[in-house]
Amino acid sequence: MNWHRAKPSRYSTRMTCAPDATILAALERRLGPKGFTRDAQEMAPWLTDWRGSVHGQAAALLSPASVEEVQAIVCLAADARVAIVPQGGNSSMVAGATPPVDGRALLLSLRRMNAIRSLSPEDNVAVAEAGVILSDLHDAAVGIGRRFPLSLGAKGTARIGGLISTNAGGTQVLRFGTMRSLVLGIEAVLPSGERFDGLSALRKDNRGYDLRQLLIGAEGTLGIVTAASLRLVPAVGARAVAWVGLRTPHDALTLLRRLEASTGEAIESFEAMPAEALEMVLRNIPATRAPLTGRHDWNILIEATAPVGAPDPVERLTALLGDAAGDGLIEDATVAANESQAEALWKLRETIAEAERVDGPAAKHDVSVPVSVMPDFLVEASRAVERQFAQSRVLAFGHLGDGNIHFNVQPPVGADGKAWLAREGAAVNAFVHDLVVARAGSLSAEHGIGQLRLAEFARTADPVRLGALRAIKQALDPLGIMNPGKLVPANVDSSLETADVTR
Ligand code: 2HG
Ligand code: ZN
Repeated sequence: MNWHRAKPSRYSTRMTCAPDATILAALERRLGPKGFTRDAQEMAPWLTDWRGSVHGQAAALLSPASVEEVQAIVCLAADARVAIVPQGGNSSMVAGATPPVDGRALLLSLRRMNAIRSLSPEDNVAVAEAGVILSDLHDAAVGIGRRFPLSLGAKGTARIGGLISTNAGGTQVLRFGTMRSLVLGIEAVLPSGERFDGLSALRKDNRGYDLRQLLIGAEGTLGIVTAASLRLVPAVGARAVAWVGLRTPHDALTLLRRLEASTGEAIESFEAMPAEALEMVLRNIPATRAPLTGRHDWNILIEATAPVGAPDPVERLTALLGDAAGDGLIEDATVAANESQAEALWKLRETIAEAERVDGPAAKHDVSVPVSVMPDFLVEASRAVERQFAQSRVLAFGHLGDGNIHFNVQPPVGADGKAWLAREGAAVNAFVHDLVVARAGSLSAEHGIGQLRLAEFARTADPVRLGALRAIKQALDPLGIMNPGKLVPANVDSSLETADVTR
């Protein structure tokens, strides 16, 4: 049965209502002054996305301190058909946590729910609330001799709930996978206001449909994640961090496979940056300096780790890179001699997004293709884009080892970036995504769909996938109150109703 055609979803962003004075008063009473505000100044930082390109409005900013308070909010909102936009650290790259422009939604910040409820070295599990900041979880795990192995540039602001809701990736996916592979259980408030108590520490649980996996990557469209039990792994004994200069992404991939063959599971990160990305960081981020003397078309940051008690990986990585240089596979390399040098190398990689934000508007993409296809894709797609869009500049960097590159396209030098993006942005997006789809890739590898990928997702997605997505949304959120206008395309124009995209 073609149920995706036969039964079109009733879900529409127009279904929701503005909260009236009675509901707002009830919320204010329930949440108190710390949990409720309509003050324009207090709300302002949370109404715009991290890049400052999408602006929304909200009827109120709610900051509940407990699951019960989240349930009370959802019950009131469901009764009155008022939309809720959950928000964590507000570091979404696709405006997934920015409310619609109509000002009818309630913005629900999880930041006050920031307790680490428990840490168990026996189970290798941490139970953390949605508002816990990623770097705080890192520190807590280290405190019990363990490690939470997901990391990314925004670790000082990104929060667990958002990382789960976007199925975040980051720089350690090569070995440990995305958030999806690290979440053992979830506690969430469903759109009905009911609490789903799924904070399991079980490694195996085969009771059919997995609500946990549905909520991961759902971008708050199926409910609000309030806490999660998260997998911990043994602490790192020692790490080796290297910076490599080489000629092509093909050589980079050959190097990765060689290192893996000789070191087993030790290689955790393999991040690629063209010379232009490094130069942009050196130009825009204070206290950074070039790690190698010459200019290299491609730069790779490699991290290898060893468990406690195992031989230090520095010697091994240095020897392997020496062999690669001897074979002409790489041009130059340096291995950090201590932790502060290692941190300095990581800073060059982790601040690329910030450096690009300083430079201004760009047509950004977060694409994946099979790892083996990525080197050719980088060469062919860069050439095709720069030919099609006169003087545009491709800045493609990221997680080469995962087949996930941020294929960003910058405006011509000296151009008015905002005007260029308004004029060319949609065409550039479609052009890049078509190249990705032609290679069986994805237009969202790790950032999600949010608002910024919604129209392209609707344009390129298989109707069977979209039909199933809408059916799930309809089943769990029949009133359409959970983060409307994100992830689930209601129709091809849905993004126009919800986003005020100015650059
Ligand atoms: C990264 O890998 C982030 O640095 C941001 O995912 C990517 O800014 C981007 O395009
Ligand atoms: Zn990334």
